Amino acid sequence: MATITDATVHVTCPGRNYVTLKITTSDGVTGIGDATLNGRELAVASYLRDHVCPLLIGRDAHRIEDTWQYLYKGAYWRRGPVTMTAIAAVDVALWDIKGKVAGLPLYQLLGGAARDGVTVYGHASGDTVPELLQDVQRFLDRGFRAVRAQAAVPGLERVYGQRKGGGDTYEPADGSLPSVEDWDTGAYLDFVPSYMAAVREKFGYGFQLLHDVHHRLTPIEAARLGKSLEPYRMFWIEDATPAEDQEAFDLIRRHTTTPLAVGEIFNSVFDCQHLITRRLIDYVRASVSHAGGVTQLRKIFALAEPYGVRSGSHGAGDLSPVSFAAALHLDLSIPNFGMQEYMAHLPGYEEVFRTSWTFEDGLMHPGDAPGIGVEFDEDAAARYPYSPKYLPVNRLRDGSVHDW
Ligand code: GCO
Ligand code: MG
Repeated sequence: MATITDATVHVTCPGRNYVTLKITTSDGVTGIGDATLNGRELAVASYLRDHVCPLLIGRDAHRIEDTWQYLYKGAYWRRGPVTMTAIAAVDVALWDIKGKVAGLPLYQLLGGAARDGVTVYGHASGDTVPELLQDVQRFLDRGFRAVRAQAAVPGLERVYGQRKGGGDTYEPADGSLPSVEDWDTGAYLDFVPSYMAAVREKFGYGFQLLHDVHHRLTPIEAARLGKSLEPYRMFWIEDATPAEDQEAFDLIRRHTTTPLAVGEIFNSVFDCQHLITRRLIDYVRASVSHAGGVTQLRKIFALAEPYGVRSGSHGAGDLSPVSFAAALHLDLSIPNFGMQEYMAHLPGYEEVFRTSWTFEDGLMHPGDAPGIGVEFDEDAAARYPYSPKYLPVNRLRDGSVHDW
């Protein structure tokens, strides 16, 4: 039996903050897990350091399900992003160890590849419609089969989804206090169909088109958006309404055939039980790192399968390369894979995280290195200390706080 002899937490900021848990066994095998919760990183670091790491020492490193249940049920206080991100980090580190001991990549432990590769979508954006079209072109030229389109809304200064500068990463977190963005639902609803029309007119229908609403609409507004986008055959609209209100999707569903995706803020199977079993959504977007690790996320996808709901895991740049790689392993192995978000990471992350995934012709593959396939360089990590960064807040034109 290999027991856990060490568990350490590393907070590092190669461009943005990532929290990494490293577990070592009595056989000298190490595994890593992602414990990053954007803007609340130190809360998870403390949950792990102060309350979880001491419990791990001496446990059998191979009893992954038992450890998951022990941490979930044993805390008495269940669910919530901090708790579930911490449990996810332990879970992924233990899967990494199991893969390394077996000499197999994680996807082989999960049943093997169910497809050749994982379809990912890139993030096109623009301050104007011509700029957006240029950016869509850039992704299509690189072989992407799916692209998310977000354009700035005329009259609003800063809107979610606008990438500043080059590269691929949309990076909203900055500064030691949250910045303020502005919002006007009417202006947005009038504008979005016009730029989706422009995208389809220029590039046709031979690729998948996606859009993120980022929780900003009421159910009836979301219904109107879905209806107005039907001619452009969206792959999905994401987070149309605040995700904690599962009943809202019932109303949206009654009005539109535009597919609905939700789930990046979910951390438990109970956050999507109603949505899945009532067939109110088409894609569940929960992530490895915020929804309790590989162990729970694969149960969520297994629940979704008989209801015709497919996966669409969150893959923003604030999820570290460790949980992104773990997501690719799950995506490759499950029967009801839908789409994987790929925002990429800020340049410089490779110094700290060495990955073995590949991208070719619009498909990603996690690679065949044993375990998760990501190496963590502690010395490099130590060169980039934690630096406070927060997501923006959103205000309406009259100054009211709105969902960001
Ligand atoms: C997405 C997300 C991100 C989130 C971010 C919050 O679809 O990728 O909406 O942009 O805002 O992950 O930390
Ligand atoms: Mg989103």
